[in-house]
Amino acid sequence: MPEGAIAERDGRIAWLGREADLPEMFRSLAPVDGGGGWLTPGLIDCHTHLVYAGSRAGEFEARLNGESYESIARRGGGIRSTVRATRAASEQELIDAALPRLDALLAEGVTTIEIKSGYGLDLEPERRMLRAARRLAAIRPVRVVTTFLGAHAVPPEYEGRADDYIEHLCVSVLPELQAEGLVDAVDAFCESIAFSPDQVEKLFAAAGRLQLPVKLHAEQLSNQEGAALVARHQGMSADHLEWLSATGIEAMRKAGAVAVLLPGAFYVLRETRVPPIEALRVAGVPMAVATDSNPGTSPLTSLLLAANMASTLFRLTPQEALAGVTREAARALRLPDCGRLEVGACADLALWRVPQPANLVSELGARPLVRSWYAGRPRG
Ligand code: DI6
Ligand code: FE
Repeated sequence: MPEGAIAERDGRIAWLGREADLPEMFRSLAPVDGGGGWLTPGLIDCHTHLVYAGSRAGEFEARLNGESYESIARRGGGIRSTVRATRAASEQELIDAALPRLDALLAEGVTTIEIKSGYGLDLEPERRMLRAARRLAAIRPVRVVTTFLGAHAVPPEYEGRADDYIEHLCVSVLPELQAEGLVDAVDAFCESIAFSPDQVEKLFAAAGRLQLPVKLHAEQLSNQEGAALVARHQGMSADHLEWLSATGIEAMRKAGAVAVLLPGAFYVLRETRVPPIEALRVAGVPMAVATDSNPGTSPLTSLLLAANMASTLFRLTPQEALAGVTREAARALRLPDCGRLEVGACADLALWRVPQPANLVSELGARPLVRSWYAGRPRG
């Protein structure tokens, strides 16, 4: 809205409309001049693996030389190599490693971020990851929600015994971490190189008993009907979805699950099969966009670049891509007070120097953020 004004009180949007209509009670407050920029909700990155140790640049080279992600995973690299580095790191080292990545996202106006565990793969290191993730919200002005991704890969101690590992997660690790208040949701990697739908089903049942909502890495490399599995458990979102089927779309539509698109991983793995965007659009399934920031398949710390890729590679409109990193990302995380400019919503705001909002999506590396606010307070 041109000539718009917005008022904040107690971390929430108290009023918004045309500046000329600003009620007298808000005029006395210290005003900030937007300088003709565009104001949006703070951005929301609803799928990240931001906390981890080590680097996988060597794997990047192996893939350039033609080796596949699956082949690297099968020979003990991939996720497992990050597991080794993460298990060896202290909570403080995990925080120190994650901070530059978090700062890159904050410098682009991100005010809420989801962070998954999943590189610890046992009680103690998974707890350390989740604690590090939660600590980040005390160190920086950002809202962090945490997801338990113990079912990311089978750890070496359980080699060939994936069912036993899932049992261990369900009976011991997840209930313990939930009791410690470290878990907001439960995720899993449903794939031929990871966990089967039956194994995920058991984990989701355990999550349900603990009243934790679920989401899933689904149909990234093959169709396992993971989206329908999420839908059966009234899950928050199904993420990736390159191999999503018509049945999956219908199940997601009925359950109101969000489709989280992760074009960074698609790009890095040089995938060629695009998620069925038009079918999702026609079905009215909400589409969010996230970085999937992780050391292997998406070493990406720019949510605006993810939005650009969602448009360039997946053909989302700029409006859909922007909704995907605000309103729909909030929906994916079930944060109804975030991602919207409305009275009563969180005053998480980003001010941009762009001629129109579409420039946020169309430009690469433009650094258009002027300033941002978290719960009404200016940041940095
Ligand atoms: N899918 C992904 O994109 C990440 N995890 C997953 O299940 C990749 C994680 C990694 O390679 O470290
Ligand atoms: Fe992921």
